[in-house]
Amino acid sequence: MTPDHKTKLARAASGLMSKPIHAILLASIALLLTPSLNSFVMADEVATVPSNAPVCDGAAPWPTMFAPRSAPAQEILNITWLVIGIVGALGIIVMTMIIFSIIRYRYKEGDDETEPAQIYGSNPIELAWTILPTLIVFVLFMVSARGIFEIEKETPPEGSLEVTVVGHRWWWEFEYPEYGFVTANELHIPIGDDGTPIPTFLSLQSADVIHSFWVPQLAGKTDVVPNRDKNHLWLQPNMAGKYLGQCAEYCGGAHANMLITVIVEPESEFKKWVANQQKSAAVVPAATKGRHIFERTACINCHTVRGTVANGTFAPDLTHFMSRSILGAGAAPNNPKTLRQWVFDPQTIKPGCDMPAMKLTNEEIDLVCDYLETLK
Ligand code: HEC
Ligand SMILES: [Cu+2]
Repeated sequence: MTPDHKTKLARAASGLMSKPIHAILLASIALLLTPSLNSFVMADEVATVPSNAPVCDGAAPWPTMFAPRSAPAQEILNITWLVIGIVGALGIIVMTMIIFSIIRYRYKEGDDETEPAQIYGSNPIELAWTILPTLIVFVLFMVSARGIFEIEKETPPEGSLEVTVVGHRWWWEFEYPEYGFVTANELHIPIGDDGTPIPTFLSLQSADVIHSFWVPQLAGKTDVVPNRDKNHLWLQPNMAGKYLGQCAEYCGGAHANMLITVIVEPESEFKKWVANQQKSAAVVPAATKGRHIFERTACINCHTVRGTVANGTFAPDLTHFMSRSILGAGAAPNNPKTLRQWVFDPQTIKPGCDMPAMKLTNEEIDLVCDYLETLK
């Protein structure tokens, strides 16, 4: 490389970096092209689904708004594509013009260094760049407003199943008023046996702080606000399956382990599930010892098991605990091993959660777990 080349290069480089906009442009291009950084972002995204947590089946590998399976979620995605399309096209036009100008009009050897002719005021151009963006913003506004009105129903759509959702630190309570029972962490909702969508209307309430209910494949994100029982959510799934969501508003220590599982099942199966949930807890003579320990321990102040003396409402209803496939709002799968660990010390599975280690002996833990496993 001759010294001449070197100065040319240096000048080109300093010319490119001379204005902040150039520096920002170059930095953005560099960021886009950095593969290690891209893979870092991707890996992080995937890692937000804990490996021990429930996963969406078939419907999508992880919760994503880009695979909607419910009318409101589809509506949101349609608007998203429209917005991405319009702003993306604008972005490409503007970027192309900027890059073109940078390259075409940068300082060249032999340029005279006087300012080019300055043009002040052109009515047609100024009208165009006032009216066009106004129109674009207007279209985006109208489309979004229509979408919001369509999704944010104040009254349940006809034929809806109504469920009251109560957010707790750090689990979800689901109350089915028309069927008269309460359950936790797994929300079961129906779809027609032939696949026709059935609407579900959720009333969102909080027992403590602000949470946010978000199952990306089924509906938009909606806050769950204490002392404001006005927020609603409408789901209308069109495919059976297990859908995963997550509390989407930081609510304290165990927030990351406050998952939402929605099980969309054919109406006939849903009816069977309801019939089972409506029953009082099973009484299995073989588990009497464990039941007595449970009933003599503080467990009953926090938990309800319908048909027994346990009537606490601070913690998840355990009447049909074994009908759930997860423990602690998705912190772990529900199996004999994890359950034993949970009763031994929940903090080892869900750090920061509101159930203390109950300091039972090993034998007591075994008996209590035997009892819990009868609560089908
Ligand atoms: C101080 C109140 C309190 C006491 C006492 C208590 N628990 Fe809990 N328990 C909780 C809370 C709160 C949760 C929910 C934790 C979470 O997911 O964040 C829970 C969750 C559970 C779960 C998991 C439920 C689910 O669906 O995920 C089981 C099982 C359980 N407790 C069993 C017991 C047993 C057995 C005892 C007595 C030995 C007991 N608990 C005593 C508060 C309590
Ligand atoms: Cu939260």
